[in-house]
Amino acid sequence: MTEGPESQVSESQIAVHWREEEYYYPPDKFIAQANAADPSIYDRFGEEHFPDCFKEYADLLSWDAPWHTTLDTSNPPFWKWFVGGRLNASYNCVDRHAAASPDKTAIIFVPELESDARVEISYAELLRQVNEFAAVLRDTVGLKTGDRVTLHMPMVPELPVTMLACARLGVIRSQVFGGFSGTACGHRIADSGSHVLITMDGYYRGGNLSDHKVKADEAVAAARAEGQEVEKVLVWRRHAGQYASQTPMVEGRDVFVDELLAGHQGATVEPVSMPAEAPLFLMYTSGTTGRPKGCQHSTGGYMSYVAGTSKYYQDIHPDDVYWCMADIGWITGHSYIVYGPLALGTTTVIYEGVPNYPDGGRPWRIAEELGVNIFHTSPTAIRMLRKVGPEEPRKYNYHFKHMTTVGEPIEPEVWRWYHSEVGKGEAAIVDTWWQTENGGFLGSTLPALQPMKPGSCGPGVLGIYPVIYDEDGHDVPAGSGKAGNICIRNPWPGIFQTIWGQPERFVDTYYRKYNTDPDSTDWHDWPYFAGDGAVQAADGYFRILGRVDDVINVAGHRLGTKEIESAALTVSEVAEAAAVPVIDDIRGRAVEIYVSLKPGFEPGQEMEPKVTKAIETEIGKIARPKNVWIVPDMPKTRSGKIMRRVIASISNFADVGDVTTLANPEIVDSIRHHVQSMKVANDDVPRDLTEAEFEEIKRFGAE
Ligand code: 6R9
Repeated sequence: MTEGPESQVSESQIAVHWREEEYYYPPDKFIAQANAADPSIYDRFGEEHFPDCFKEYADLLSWDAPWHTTLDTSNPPFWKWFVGGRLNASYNCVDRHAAASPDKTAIIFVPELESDARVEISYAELLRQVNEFAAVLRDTVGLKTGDRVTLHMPMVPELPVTMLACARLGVIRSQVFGGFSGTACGHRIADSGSHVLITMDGYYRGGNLSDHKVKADEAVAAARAEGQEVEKVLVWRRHAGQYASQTPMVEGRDVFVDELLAGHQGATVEPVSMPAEAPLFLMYTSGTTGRPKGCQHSTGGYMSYVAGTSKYYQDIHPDDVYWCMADIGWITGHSYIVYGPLALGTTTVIYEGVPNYPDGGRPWRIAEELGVNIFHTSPTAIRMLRKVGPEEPRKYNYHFKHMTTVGEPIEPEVWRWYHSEVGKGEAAIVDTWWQTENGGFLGSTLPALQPMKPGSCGPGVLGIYPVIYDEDGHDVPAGSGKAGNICIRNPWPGIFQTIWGQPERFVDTYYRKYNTDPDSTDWHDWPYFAGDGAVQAADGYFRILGRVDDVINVAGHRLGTKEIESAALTVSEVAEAAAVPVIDDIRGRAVEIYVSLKPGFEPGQEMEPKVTKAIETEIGKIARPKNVWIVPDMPKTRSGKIMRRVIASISNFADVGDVTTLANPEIVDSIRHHVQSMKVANDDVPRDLTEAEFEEIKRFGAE
């Protein structure tokens, strides 16, 4: 087989072919009120002022004791921020605002059903709820500082109440995305060593009240299989006095939270003064190999970083009505629904359901009704809302001063719809690039000071010095037109502290690649490897090309190919499995999985649903493959490695490149014929790939 012309396109050619987009400038009205409108801010955060520049962020918080060392680099790359300082995250998000403006609305909860009334929770009321639940956790459940507890909860106000109650006690919580399966939750319970699971009986999604508590039983069983016993399951109820689940409450283990709260009415719990370096929470995310990693975030550094970036990049003022339509089960929701907005004492909106329920006008109705003026969402949601209701935003009278996009690259065309239709041309937009590991934004424009460029996140944010390295550690300069690995040269307060229980994996995954001297205690020798490909234009703006590891970004959610493949391998007939991305117009990428069966098993009708079910059980519906292809064998190298790039090319109708060196080149044509003819028959042919997408597919799974 000969190489197609496309397969010879290099990364640098792609970058050159990328059309430079025009700048868009923020409206004067926005600039006039912006928190960061004076260019002197660049000087304050200039590299010569590192690390002390971050005092400006830390000063947004109330500290019980001041820090003596801003950045301790003595044990690299385990950086310590604000050492000696003490504070409590719940005090900072609740008590101080409840004291200053008790009646101010902290949280507006919008239930998914439009017939259900919204719930407004003032700071004084939030303080009461957090105190009472903290009393339950401490006095009835027996949790103490340093214990881990797993939360598997939907988008309801009880979730921030639970998070803040844990923070009040210095209990480390791990929030598992509500859409993950019970089994996935159980793995995370076991990894974190939690003895307590906090969940809810059910919640609304797409108009239906789902049974969520059933997942708790699966989670407890999955954790037990790994030797971790869950002693207590605390169940919040979506509707007072009712029970949305089919599964019985287990005697001695399961308790309704409202029944526990009844014994703690009016209780107050003194916030525990925590060292800045104490872990605040764990957030699991997917990586190249093995099980998800529990990213451990600090109290002082993390809180400072989210407060500072919320102020300057989200432009949050106390009087704003801020709505981030992400899920609190992901880092975006953690940092920019709960901690950042509440630390700044603003009003944060929590919406329970899906954006298009019951129709594509829902978000804009919510915005109009609540007077939302800052809106934050993902490209997947924008693409979906644009598809289901391109004219919908015009029908509603709301005015966003500021909008965010996060989680995946956004196509310039989609960006422009967001700007002109959703933003009505009145809003400044920030495209924020960052990761679960980072606590807060890494790349973005400062909304009043730097113009927007569709498809590019912008330069490094204040106090972050990104660099692009090639594989050998040489700088790839701005404007060179070449792509490489984006790294951050310096530590910052929001960076995670370690992978829970796996410090070597932390060093190996994020720092080993570009560290020049393992004995050095100089941070300059420890660039952080983000795992994303990027290209930097002459103006210093970065365009993020996507993951360089085996992670598929589905609708902004990171799914490890290995996790999906291991789930497929739980089906007893399956011998081998390979997961690959396909370009998807709404979700950015979707997953397809190729499966070969053990000898003696014939591919029957039942295999595809079986594999899909296994993936849903092990991970959750978000990982559900678009297609399961049963193949007689996988294309392999002579050393037996599955060539994921070859099957990814087949799924995407891209040129498979040179396959002559494979151990079984003849299999490629047979798989291609089978898969592509089925896709044509099912009207499932992906659109033509852009060059960048083509390159991504061609690179996929490469060592
Ligand atoms: C916050 C969050 C991280 C990965 C990241 C990158 C992709 C995030 C992006 C973006 C292009 C942006 N990503 N923001 N790609 N433009 N503005 O999403 O965290 O779930 O850990 O995902 O998402 O590939 O490495 P997380």
